[in-house]
Amino acid sequence: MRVFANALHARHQGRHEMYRGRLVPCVEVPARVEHVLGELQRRGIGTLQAPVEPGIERLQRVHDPRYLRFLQQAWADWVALDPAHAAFDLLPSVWPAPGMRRDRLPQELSARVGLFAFDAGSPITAGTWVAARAGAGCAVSAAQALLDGERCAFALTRPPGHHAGADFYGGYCFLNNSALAAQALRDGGMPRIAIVDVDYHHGNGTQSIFHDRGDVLTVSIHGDPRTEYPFYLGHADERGTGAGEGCNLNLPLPRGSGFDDWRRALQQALQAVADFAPGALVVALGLDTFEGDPISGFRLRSADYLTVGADLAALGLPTAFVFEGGYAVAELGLNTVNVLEGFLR
Ligand code: OKP
Ligand code: ZN
Repeated sequence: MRVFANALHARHQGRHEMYRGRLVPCVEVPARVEHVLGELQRRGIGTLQAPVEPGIERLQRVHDPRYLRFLQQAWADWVALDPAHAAFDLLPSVWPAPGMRRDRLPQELSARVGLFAFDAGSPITAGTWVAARAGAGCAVSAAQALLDGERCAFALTRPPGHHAGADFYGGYCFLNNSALAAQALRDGGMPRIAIVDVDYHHGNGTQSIFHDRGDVLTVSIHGDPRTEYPFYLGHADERGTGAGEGCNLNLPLPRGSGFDDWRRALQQALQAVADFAPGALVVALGLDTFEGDPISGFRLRSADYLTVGADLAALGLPTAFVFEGGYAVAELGLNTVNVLEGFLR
C-alpha cells in the first residue's frame, strides 16, 4: 500500500481551543501522525511515497477562492494587526447571525474569521495553511495512485478535513482532504465515487460539498448529532438535494454504541456503496470510535479495526484511506494500522 505522509503536518500546532468557557490544550496534536508512522514501520506495512504539491486550481475544485485567500493570508494578517499576536493562536469570537451580510468581507480580521469559522475550537497558527495544503497533496496523491491502477493507498495527514466545507472551517479541519481525493478521482475520469466516513463525528463538510451532486455518494456513520459534535447536521433525514437526492446517507448511532451496532451500520453503508456501483471508494478514516478516545462516545476495541478493514475490502473497490480524527494517541497507531492490515489480508 502506498502511503503519502504529510511531511509538513507539524507546522500546524494549535495551542488552545475554546471549550465550555475556557481555553484548553488542543487534542488534535502532531504526535498523532508520528504514532501511526511508527506503527507502519514496526509492522512493515506500506511504502512511503512523496506526495504532489497541489496547485491552487486543484484546491479550487472543492473550495471557494475567497475562502482559500483568507486561509492563506490569515496568519500574516493576524500578526500584522499586532506583532504580539504571534504568541497566540487565531480564534474567532464573533459570527454573522442569519440575516446579516456574508457578501461583504470585513476589513477587520477578527470579523473576517467569523465569516469562515463555525467554531472556536480550531486555532489557525503560523503553519496552518502550509500544513493543510501539503495534506491536501497527500489526499490527491492517494487518489492518483488509484487512477494509476493501485488497489489501495493511504493519505496520512493532519490537520483532518471532513468538517471543512467549500468556504468554511471548523472541527480542527481546514481543507477537506477526503473531498479533494474524491474530486481528483472524478477529474481522473471515474464517473462515480463513494465516500464512507467512519470518524466518530459527522462529516458535515463533505456532506455539504457534495449535497446537490449525483456523482459522489457520501455516507457517514457517527454519533447522533442531537448530543454529539457537530450538532447542526448529520441526521438520518438528510438525503441529498436536486441531482444529489438519494446520494447522501447518514447513519447516526447513540453515544455508547459498541461494535455490534456499529458494524451493522457499516454493513448498511457498504450495501449503499455497492448499489451505487462507484469506480473507487474514499474512506474518511477517523479512529475516534475507539473505546478509549478522550472526546468521543463509541466503544470499539483495537481488534475490531481488523474486522473494519476486512469489511471494507469485501467491497472489492480501489480504496483511498484518508486519515481523519482519533485522539487516544497511544493506541492510534495500533488502531489505524489494524484497519489497513485487515484490508490487506
Ligand atoms: C474532529 B474530527 C473537545 C470538544 C469537541 C470538536 C471535535 C472535532 C472533532 N474539546 N470539539 O471529527 O475528529
Ligand atoms: Zn472525529
